[in-house]
Amino acid sequence: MEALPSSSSRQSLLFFFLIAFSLLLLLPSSNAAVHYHDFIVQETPVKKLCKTHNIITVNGQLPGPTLVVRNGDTLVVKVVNRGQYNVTIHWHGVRQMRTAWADGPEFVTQCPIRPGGHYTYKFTIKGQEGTLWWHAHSSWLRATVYGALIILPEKDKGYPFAKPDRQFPIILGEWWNRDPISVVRQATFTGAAPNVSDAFTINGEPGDLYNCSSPTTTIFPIKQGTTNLLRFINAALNTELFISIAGHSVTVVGADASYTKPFTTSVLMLAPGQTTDVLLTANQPPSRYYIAAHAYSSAQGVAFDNTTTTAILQYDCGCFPKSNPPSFPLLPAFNDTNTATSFSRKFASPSTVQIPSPVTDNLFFTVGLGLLPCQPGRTCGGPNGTRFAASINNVSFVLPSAVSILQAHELGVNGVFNTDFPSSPPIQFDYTGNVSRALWQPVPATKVYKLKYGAVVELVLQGTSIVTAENHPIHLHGYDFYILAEGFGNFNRATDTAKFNLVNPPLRNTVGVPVNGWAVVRFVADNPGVWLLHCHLDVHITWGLAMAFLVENGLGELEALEPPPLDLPPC
Ligand SMILES: *[C@@H]1O[C@H](CO)[C@@H](O)[C@H](O)[C@H]1NC(C)=O
Ligand SMILES: *[C@@H]1O[C@H](CO)[C@@H](O)[C@H](O)[C@H]1NC(C)=O
Ligand SMILES: *[C@@H]1O[C@H](CO)[C@@H](O)[C@H](O)[C@H]1NC(C)=O
Ligand SMILES: *[C@@H]1O[C@H](CO)[C@@H](O)[C@H](O)[C@H]1NC(C)=O
Ligand SMILES: *[C@@H]1O[C@H](CO)[C@@H](O)[C@H](O)[C@H]1NC(C)=O
Ligand SMILES: *[C@@H]1O[C@H](CO)[C@@H](O)[C@H](O)[C@H]1NC(C)=O
Ligand SMILES: *[C@@H]1O[C@H](CO)[C@@H](O)[C@H](O)[C@H]1NC(C)=O
Ligand SMILES: *[C@@H]1O[C@H](CO)[C@@H](O)[C@H](O)[C@H]1NC(C)=O
Ligand SMILES: [Cu+2]
Repeated sequence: MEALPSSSSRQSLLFFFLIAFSLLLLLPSSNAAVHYHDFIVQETPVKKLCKTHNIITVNGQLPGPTLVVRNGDTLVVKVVNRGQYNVTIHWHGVRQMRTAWADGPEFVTQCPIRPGGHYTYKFTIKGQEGTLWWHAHSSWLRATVYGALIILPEKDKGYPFAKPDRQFPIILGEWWNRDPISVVRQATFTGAAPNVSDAFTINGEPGDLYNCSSPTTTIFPIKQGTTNLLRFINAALNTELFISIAGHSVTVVGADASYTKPFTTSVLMLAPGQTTDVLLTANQPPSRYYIAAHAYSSAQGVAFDNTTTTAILQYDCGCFPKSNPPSFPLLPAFNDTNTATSFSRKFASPSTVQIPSPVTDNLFFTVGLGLLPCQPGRTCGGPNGTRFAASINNVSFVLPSAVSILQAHELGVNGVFNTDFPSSPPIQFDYTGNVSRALWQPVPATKVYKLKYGAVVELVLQGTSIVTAENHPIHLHGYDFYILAEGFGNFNRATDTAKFNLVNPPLRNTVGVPVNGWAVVRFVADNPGVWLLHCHLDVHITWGLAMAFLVENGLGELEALEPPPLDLPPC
């Protein structure tokens, strides 16, 4: 168990030497490796919660294959679609410097890979270490199409902490007793909120608290006295999760593939899209301990899946009966915003950072829900016969359907998108107060915000209380950003700038904008392409909580987007 689980362990020694030898020939003077993988997207019968149904998987696995690379390595992943739905794969958190064509969101950087089609994603990991992941970025397929992407330090370089004895990816998922595509299709048709899930999972397994699940509960074997690196990934579709481990506290050392200033905690909160690396020392009496997770549900009066998923941390001394019932950890209440907030405020970079400045683009985006009238002649299932919507700065994002935004930009196709996404809300109001009904209806459109190469962007993300206030995990493609501050109520430039951490703010790709609150992030637009910014609750992206930045090329080849790959899927 020293190494991470990987399909390569099944390959014969001869094959291994063959690969190693050919890599040596290919890369005589470099430490970096090229990893080739085949992802076969396919329908797979899976039994969970006493029922069997077909889901879409990669290579028949749930979660999909764990990819292990080193900082500096290149990944070449051929995706073959043998399923019945369009699919794309997004490499969540990978910066994709100059390779926006490999980012994956459908109709943003590429057209989907249709059933029977294929596309090879090729990109290099540069300057990122820790835990990322990959997932489908088409409809709700990512409910079952996801896996870990582990980035080890470069060869001959170590971690900024003692080398862990063992390490495990711990991927939290969300499960429906249905094809998730039918769940979202029904919601889109009626305009109502989609059905909540039936279970959460850890590495694909719901665990002991669900019917028919005990025999397959995920077990993590640890040895007394050792240090273990647990790489948590929240791959759940719509739910932020509290996680706790019985009897053990952990030391957080990384998040979203950046190291963090270490801190100790007994509870974690991960929003969908976020990863957190923690060290756990096996210093308790040898026994079995539950790892448990359940929802952090910040919205009031909104239905959510209130079940609890578990896995077992098991000391492998063989010195206690395997039938010992594991002890259970304390999980915060579902609505414990104080715990969620104090956890996210503990994150910082390990040392002083050079904060990008001066700011060239001061942006203020409202993020929240809304309602649209029902289509004429239809009945809708949203509040009072409406249908749910969501928006940024009152624009409810609509994906193009004939060509991706990036291809339209590259080829100069007109009429696909506009470049007039507003830099601030079209109407100023008390965002977190009792918002007038006249403001609840956003405008559906496909708009991007243009950034010059090298622009220094400061972005205030302001939650609204329209329909319901909620913590929105906002994810930016193609970039990491510094989270300068977060707070509750309306952002007030006059008083809140004093709260900015301009010394060692954390670097992440997903920020949980507090319920009825705000967060401020900063980044340099040094990666040309079209980059989606969206809520990572898929129910909200379905309703339009997204926008895209169009970052222009800079000067010369090294500041320009690479040419499109020849096998880019046709529309
Ligand atoms: C959603 O839930 C309702 C009520 O339980 C059920 O009738 C319906 O079939 C469900 N729809 C889907 C797509 O799961
Ligand atoms: C387990 O099955 C029983 C009997 O069918 C049912 O009453 C109960 O609700 C189920 N529990 C869960 C957690 O699904
Ligand atoms: C979960 O919600 C159901 C109602 O939807 C309720 O009956 C049940 O008690 C709740 N369980 C927990 C653990 O809160
Ligand atoms: C959380 O929910 C409990 C009931 O489960 C309620 O008593 C309490 O007021 C809620 N707290 C907040 C902060 O909403
Ligand atoms: C629905 O209509 C009722 C009565 O007009 C109103 O009190 C309620 O606030 C409305 N709810 C929503 C979500 O629009
Ligand atoms: C919100 O404002 C509306 C009028 O705009 C008023 O009818 C309603 O009572 C207010 N609600 C609260 C909770 O203040
Ligand atoms: C959004 O735009 C619509 C249409 O112009 C308008 O009715 C609504 O008040 C706007 N809402 C906000 C929050 O700007
Ligand atoms: C699949 O993708 C094609 C474009 O490549 C599009 O025309 C079609 O509508 C998509 N199908 C679905 C069900 O979204
Ligand atoms: Cu959201």
